[in-house]
Amino acid sequence: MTVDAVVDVIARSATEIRQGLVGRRGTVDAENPSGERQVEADVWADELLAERLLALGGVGEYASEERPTVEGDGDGLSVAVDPLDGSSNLESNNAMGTVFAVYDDPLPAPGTAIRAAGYVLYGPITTLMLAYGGSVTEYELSGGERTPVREGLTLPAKPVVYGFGGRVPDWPEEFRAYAREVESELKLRYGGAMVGDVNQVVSYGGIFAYPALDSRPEGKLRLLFEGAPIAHVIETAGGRSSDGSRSLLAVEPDSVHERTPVHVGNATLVDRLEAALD
Ligand code: AFP
Repeated sequence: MTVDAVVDVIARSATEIRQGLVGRRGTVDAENPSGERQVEADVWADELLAERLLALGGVGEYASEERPTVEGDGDGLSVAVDPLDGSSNLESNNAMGTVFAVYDDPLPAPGTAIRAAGYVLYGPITTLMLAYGGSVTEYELSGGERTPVREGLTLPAKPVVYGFGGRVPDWPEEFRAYAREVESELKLRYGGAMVGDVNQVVSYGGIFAYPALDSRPEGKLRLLFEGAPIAHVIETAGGRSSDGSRSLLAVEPDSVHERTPVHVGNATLVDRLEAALD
């Protein structure tokens, strides 16, 4: 089954990607399609995953945060990847990840077309969080093998942590007011890589957001490679996602590198966010 094969490639490549970060922390003289400076590891991880995923019979498209165009013959499923989420954390040796989603339709496609999505977290332990077939499973990865450690995972009912990206002065007033409420209720957990911050929300309950900014109303994160895959995981785990007014999975993208405000976590907190921005 192609979805299983895609997940196997990503899970088996994770240990190699983690080890390959060593010696690839420098920046290269190039930018990704979103205009962000690339580090050597961004380019290397992207090339490694593109080659292996496009070699799979049932994969017709490979799209990456690091590539301007979609690759492949179009015959089969479409895979969207952020090969190294949080690559600016390489310099400070903090958590990073690989984010992926398998879409039924040619890209750009809405998140409702996602068959499976998840993320690898390069933390103290390398883990894979996978939403597939209506449930979320966490695996520990070692030596190319994966061991399920949490199955049928759902967000804890009582929220504990929050993490909001961007700079406070750059937040629109409505979001700033919402953030002040949340700050009085929860503990701050923000590490600069969405995967690490989202995994705090999955583990402890709460909310992660990279909101629309006054300077950047469209937000920073990419819909296909970050927002929709994470929304698929969080909604499968019983939480909610929003671009500020609706589920991220309902957003119809016009382009592959389209950005979006991202808010994901416990349903009540996301409901309150939407009411605050309304
Ligand atoms: P990099 O991949 O350039 O480090 O960006 C990471 C990211 O896309 C996402 O993982 C984080 O949530 C967000 O950007 C952090 O952005 P700030 O550096 O503005 O906090």
